[in-house]
This record gives sequence, C-alpha cells and structure tokens, in this order.
Amino acid sequence: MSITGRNKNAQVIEKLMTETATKDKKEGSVPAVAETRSKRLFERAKKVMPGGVNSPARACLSVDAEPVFMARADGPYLFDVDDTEYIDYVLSWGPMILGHRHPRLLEAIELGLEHGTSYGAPCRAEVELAELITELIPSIEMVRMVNSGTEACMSAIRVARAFTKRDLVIKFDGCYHGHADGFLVKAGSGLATLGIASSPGVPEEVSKLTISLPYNDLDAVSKAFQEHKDEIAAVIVEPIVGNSGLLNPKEGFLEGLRDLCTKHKALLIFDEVMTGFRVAKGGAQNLLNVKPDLTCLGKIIGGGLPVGAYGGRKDVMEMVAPQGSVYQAGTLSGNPLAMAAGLAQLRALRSEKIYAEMKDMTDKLAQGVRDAAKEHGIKVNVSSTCGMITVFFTKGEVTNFEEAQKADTEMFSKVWKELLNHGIYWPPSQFEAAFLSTMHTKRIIDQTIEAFDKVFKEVS
Ligand code: HOZ
Repeated sequence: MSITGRNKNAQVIEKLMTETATKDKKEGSVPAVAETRSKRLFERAKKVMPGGVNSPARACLSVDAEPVFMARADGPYLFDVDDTEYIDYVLSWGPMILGHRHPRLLEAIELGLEHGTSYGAPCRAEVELAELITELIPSIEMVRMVNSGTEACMSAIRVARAFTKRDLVIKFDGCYHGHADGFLVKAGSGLATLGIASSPGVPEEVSKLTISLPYNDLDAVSKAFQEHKDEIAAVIVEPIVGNSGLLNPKEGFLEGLRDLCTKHKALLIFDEVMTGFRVAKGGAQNLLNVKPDLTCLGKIIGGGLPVGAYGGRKDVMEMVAPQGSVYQAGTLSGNPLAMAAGLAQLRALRSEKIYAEMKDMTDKLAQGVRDAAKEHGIKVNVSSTCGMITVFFTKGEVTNFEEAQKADTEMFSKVWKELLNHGIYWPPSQFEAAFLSTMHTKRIIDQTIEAFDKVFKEVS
C-alpha cells in the first residue's frame, strides 16, 4: 500500500478513536481505571444487542469476564479501545493467518474499493479465486462462493441430501458446523462454552435427522450405518477439530470414515472452515491424505472478510442451481471486494513457504506451555497442529468432546484472565482453539511462553 494510503488509514483510525473518546466524555467524566471505555461500550451494547455482542463466543461469559472491545489490529497485535496492546491468538478465529493488515491484503482491498464493493453480478475475481481454490485443493472440482462457514455447511448438506436422495446426517459431538438448525445437536464452540446441548427454536423433527456420535469412534459410525441402512446422506466432520478445543484424529479414523461412506454410498464432507489453508496449503485433507466428496471453507478464503465456500466432486456440485435444481443463492456471494482480499491471501499462501515455520512455532509454544505447567505443578494436556493449539487443563487423554469436558474450566478461566492482564488475548473458552499467524515470530512466542510461566506461577 502507498505511504499516503497508510497515513490515510492512520488518520481514519485516529478519528474513530477520538469520536469514541468524545462520546465517553459526553456521557460523563473520562473513565476511571476500573471503568474503562471497553466497559462503557459494553454497557451501551447490552442495551441494544443480545448479551452485548454479535456472536456468543466472544462474550467471555465462560471465563467470568466482560468482553474486550477492540479498536484496531496490526501484525500479531490487537489494541483495545483503551489502547492496551495484546498478542492476538484469536486472529478473527483463524483467517488472519498472515497477521493483521498484511500489506498484500491492504493493497488488494484498497484497489478493490476503487472498483466498487458489490455488483450482484459476476466478476473476474470470483473466477480467479475459484480457480485458485480448485488448484490448491484438488478434491474441489467445482466450488460455490457463499458468505460464511455456516452457509457453506448448510448448503453442502442440502446438496448431499439431494444427491443421495436420503435425509439423515452423521456429525460428531463437539464439532461445530455453524448455526443452521440441523447442526445444533451436541455442538461445540459457543454451545459447548455456554453449556447449551441443543437450541430452543430448532424443531424436533429437524434434530431427529442428525445423528451425533463421539469423534474418533469409528465403531459407532459403523453401527449407525448398519442401523440406518440406505438412509444416511452424509457424514460431516471437522477433520481436525477446533471447536471442542483442538482434537487430532486418531490414526485410521478419517480413512475409516472415507471407507464407510464409499461402502454405503453416503458423501463424506470435510468442514475445513478452520483447517483449510491453515494446517497445510491444501488443508487437513492434504496433510492427512484423505479425500472427501465435499469441502466447506470459511473466512480464511476472504482474508478475514465475510466469505465461505463449498465445493467438491463435479457430479455433485453440478446439482447446484442454476446448473441443477438444488437451490442456493446470495447477493453478496462472490462480491468483488471479498474476492480480491481472498485472492491476495491465497496467492500469498501459495507463494510463501509458511507452513514448516508455523508448525515449528506452534510446537515451540506447545512445549513451552507444557514445561511451564510442569515447573509450577499445573495439570495440562496441550494439543496442537500446524497453527492451532489448545491448552486443556487436565492430565487425561483428550481425544473427543467427552474427554475435553473433563478439563478444569475454572482453572482455564483463572489463567485466561491473568493472560489478558499479561497482554495475551487467548480464545475466551476452553472449547475453542487458539490460532497462530506468520507474524507470531520466535520473539512473540517466547514472550507468550514467559507470560504463561508467570501466570502459572500466580495461579498455582
Ligand atoms: N464460532 C466462532 C468460533 N468457533 C466464534 C465466532 C465469534 O464469536 O466471533
């Protein structure tokens, strides 16, 4: 981005910060230390937004804290409205893999803005992004852009049901595939965080079409296929789970799902909203060498702008309207601005060799946290993969949601609050994964391990 562009940005941010400060002043005196701008914003937010937030996971309820309102971000850092700096391990829940305000993204967005933000008509960038996705994830032969991971997953299920002419869907306890009705059965992420087993408002008739089974339990899947012969349309799974905290698949689990789906003529759907382009260039399917029939992608392919996509086998995707009759649509789908940002991010990921380094940094952080915990007698099980990590406060094995739920969430809550005081913005739930970016350099990781060490000493 040009220097003038950057200055312009800084001016806009400055203006926004001043407006917030002016508003604070109008409401009374300048906030005292305990009554921060963030706290004031939260008070205002609660009056006009349910729970004061636009998505439950960020509300910090399970860590017995109030949400922190952010004002800006840069590289590995977030800055709140009180101008406190944090090392960011939420990274917009994954997509900011190149860190915040990466120059290639800023440049693409700035250029995109000059061409307009939405046409409701086809554009070049969506074709180029689709070509790039199909190149980098070979199981995706055709793709449909949508606006979120939720949309991607619910649309993938619709097309799977149409293709197989069956209604039942198998998912796994603690996996989260967005908030469409059928997925809100024993789901992870915000539901696990708030202890909501299933959501009111979802008709029982709809829930009955979802079979939720323990992750990593192939026998349970096999039994379900026997019990519901010729009724199962699809198995949808986060190949590496991020929404129960990070869970890695046991050897043979994903291969077993592939075999069972092929044998019973059901579709295998990988929800790679978190893992796509993160754990490896071609996602978890590339890392673990298992080919799904359909894949769901999320915000990472929009560089953090609201984008999702679903795609896969050509014979399945050809059923989507207008080529086929499975209806799914969206005015903002494939909008030029989000496509430009996504293209810039995926092009950077294609050309830069980031994954080996990111895996090293994740391993270093995981080991550092384990060592610090051992030093201060804190029980942890640290689970990780390239660019994703969870510190479970348990000594036990964590291979599924039931085991994850045995973690000491009170200890998590104490540690989370202290980490925040030490400048670390960690996901505010035991049941969410933390994310790294290319900006999380050795220095940042060392700083984080040091913070964990201090915090463990304080809470032990
Ligand atoms: N469902 C997201 C994480 N799994 C969190 C969404 C948010 O609160 O921003």
